[in-house]
Amino acid sequence: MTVSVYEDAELSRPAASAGVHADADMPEHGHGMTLVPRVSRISPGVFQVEGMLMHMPGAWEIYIDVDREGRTGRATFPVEVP
Ligand SMILES: [Cu+2]
Repeated sequence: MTVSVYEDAELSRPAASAGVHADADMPEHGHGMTLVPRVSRISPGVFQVEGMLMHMPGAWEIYIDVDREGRTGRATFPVEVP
């Protein structure tokens, strides 16, 4: 998957100094993925994430942690895997 991080709500200024970490869990089952995803920066504020293997059906949450200027913020995306 591709993750883009912006400085502003209008999505006009890519967050060039940001770093990204990606993960996913099944909160109802208390486990995560069996692989550690690899993140590579492909342009300022844009990241390619590989290895997001959600290995069983059900309710997952994808976590995108954004590191910037010594602070980390998390975006959580619920995903239902059929
Ligand atoms: Cu599970």
